[in-house]
Amino acid sequence: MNKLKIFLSKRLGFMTLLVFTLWLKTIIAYYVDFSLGVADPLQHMILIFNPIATTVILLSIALYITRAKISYIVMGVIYVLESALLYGNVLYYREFSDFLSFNTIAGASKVSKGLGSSASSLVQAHDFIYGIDFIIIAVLFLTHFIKLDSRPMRKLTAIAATMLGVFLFSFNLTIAESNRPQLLGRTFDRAYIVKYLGLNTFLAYDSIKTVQNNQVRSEAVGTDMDDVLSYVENNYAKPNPNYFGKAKGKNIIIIHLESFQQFLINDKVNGQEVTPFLNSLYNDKNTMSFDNFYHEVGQGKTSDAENMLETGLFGLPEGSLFTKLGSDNTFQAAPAILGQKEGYTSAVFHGNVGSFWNRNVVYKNMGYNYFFDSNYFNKTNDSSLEYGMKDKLMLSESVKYLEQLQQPFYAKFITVTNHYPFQLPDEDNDGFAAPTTNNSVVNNYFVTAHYLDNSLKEFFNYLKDSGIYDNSMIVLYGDHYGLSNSQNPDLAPLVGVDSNNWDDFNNSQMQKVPFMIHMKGLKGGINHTYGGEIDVLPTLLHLAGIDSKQYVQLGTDLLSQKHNPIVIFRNKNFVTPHYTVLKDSDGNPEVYRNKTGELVNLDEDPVLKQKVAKWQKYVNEKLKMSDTINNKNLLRFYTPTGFTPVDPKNYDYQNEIQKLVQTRDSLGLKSTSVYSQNNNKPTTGLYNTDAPELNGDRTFIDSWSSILKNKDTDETK
Ligand code: GP9
Ligand code: MN
Repeated sequence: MNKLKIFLSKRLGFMTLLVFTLWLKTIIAYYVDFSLGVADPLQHMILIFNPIATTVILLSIALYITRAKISYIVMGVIYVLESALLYGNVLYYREFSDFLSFNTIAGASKVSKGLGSSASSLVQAHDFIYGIDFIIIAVLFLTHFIKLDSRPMRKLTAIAATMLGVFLFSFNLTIAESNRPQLLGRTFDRAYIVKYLGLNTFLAYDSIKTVQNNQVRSEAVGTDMDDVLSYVENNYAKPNPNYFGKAKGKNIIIIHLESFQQFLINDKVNGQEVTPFLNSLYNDKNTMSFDNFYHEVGQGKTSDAENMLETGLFGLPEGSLFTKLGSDNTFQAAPAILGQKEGYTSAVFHGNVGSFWNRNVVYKNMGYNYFFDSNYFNKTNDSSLEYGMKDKLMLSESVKYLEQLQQPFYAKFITVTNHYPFQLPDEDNDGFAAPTTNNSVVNNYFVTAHYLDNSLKEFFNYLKDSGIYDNSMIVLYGDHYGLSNSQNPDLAPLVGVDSNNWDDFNNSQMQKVPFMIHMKGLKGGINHTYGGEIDVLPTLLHLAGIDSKQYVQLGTDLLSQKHNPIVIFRNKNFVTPHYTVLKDSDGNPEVYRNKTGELVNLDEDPVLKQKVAKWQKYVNEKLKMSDTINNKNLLRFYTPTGFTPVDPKNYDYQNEIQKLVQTRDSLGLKSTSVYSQNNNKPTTGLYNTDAPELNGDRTFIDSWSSILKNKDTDETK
């Protein structure tokens, strides 16, 4: 005891005590108040370790101060601020399932709006833990158990303490990056950064990013928009009169096929079709199917695909636009345009946590009315894989919300089971026999794709049986590759290529993803037009009867006579209807003939060489235009006529069920939801799924009471 007393009465000893109590409180918050999705023992270790480094670094600042009293005061202030940050995050998390960012803290009004009225209801019984340390420390001082150490500190000791913190931090970072590569580069999710590196690092990282963004933005002026507008005017392709307005007033259902590549369509393994349902849809006379459609994502993967489809602008050259700029940027996105022009209600269904890819924030800026994230689905032990709910469960549990949406609706379903590492429990496989290459990732990819296909068949059956189908345009697209270039040589024999001959051209062919527009009465067929994700928004708006002319979108309507068929990859490579142009490691163009896959010698074809240079200039210019618009947040300077800028404050995804019911009740007989049109009776009974997790129990499909109950208990616990 005496030893402890002596230790704590040294300045370093006191600092150790503070590091310890802050660590303890943080760990309690991690395990009791936050849900960080810690999966394996290593992640637990990283989590337990991560609060230490930054607290050591911060508290060591006080050690540089020679005067004892001031040094103790500074240490105390840092401790109070750290404790406040922790508890602030605990409260904020309870309300928003998210962490305090630089902007939330800086915009004090927002925070108080967020926490203000409800702050007291957010306090829970065990919260005394977050404050009891102050009483204990005060008592220790008052009883003279701890005394002030008035001896001056050696600078070297202070430096050593800081260095220790820096060393611990580098260690933490190395292990974190090895468990989750590109953690900071791609910034998938705020929760990931907290899980791996702690709250302090998250806040520091977020602050640096915000200040950098703000700097670029502050340099921008309204006249920067002039160039953009004239570019967009030249880029515009007017709608094809045969298709314009063909889907006017119809529901638009977007189905995001996770990691789904075009080569799976019509493919067979051991004589068995991999995706029989999607094949039937692909070949349906009411489906317009594109077979030269490419994904165009960068590091933001799913979020880049979403960004292109919603905004008609590219993602960023590095990282994800959703996480880097999505919190503050001004968007003129599909949900707002459709909502304002044609009265659409918009919703996203996705069985992962809402903060992944910063969706819970970005969707508000895009004007999405509803976001049903994993909170709105029933979670049981076997309902989720790494990236969220299994597709059969997510889709079947969505319809109890879907049927309540006012029509027409613009509803996006983001599937996730066909995601790397493509591991599907055996019980979810209906006996599909995977290929037997030496690469299990390649083999498993076919199994999860097959599962996704089955899930969609169930969903479509419901759409047909409920009548929603008759009144909807259904759009399906693959967001990006599932098998990366490094896996492709093992895939080669399955797509009829010798692994030894597999080259960059073959890799580029693998970037083709499905794009299908299905609607009863639509003149379909296989359309060979070259295009990509950037072209989807103008195509859909024109089908919905909205001219894209005044919006700042960089793609062109795939159905327009004036469509520009140069497909732009985010790394400046590109594909034209005849050539694929990829850069070699020195940045020189390698040009392949699409028909044969052979390499063209440009020196023997000066005319083509010139054309390639011209195309490249166009590609670079377009990407640069997109980056300028996004980085400088230029859309804040331009409001299309008749468009009202989206105010994210009007959106909130906390009480979706109450919102649905309130809207229905207040509209009364005017309610256009499927439920209301069905004489206020649910249609969920029409949903049939063989998902083994449900064990034949329909409760989760038919009733939302369990979700309401969870929410209630959350609020009162
Ligand atoms: C997670 C999911 C996956 O919510 O959308 O994103 P990805 O890893 O494909 O970018
Ligand atoms: Mn994806």
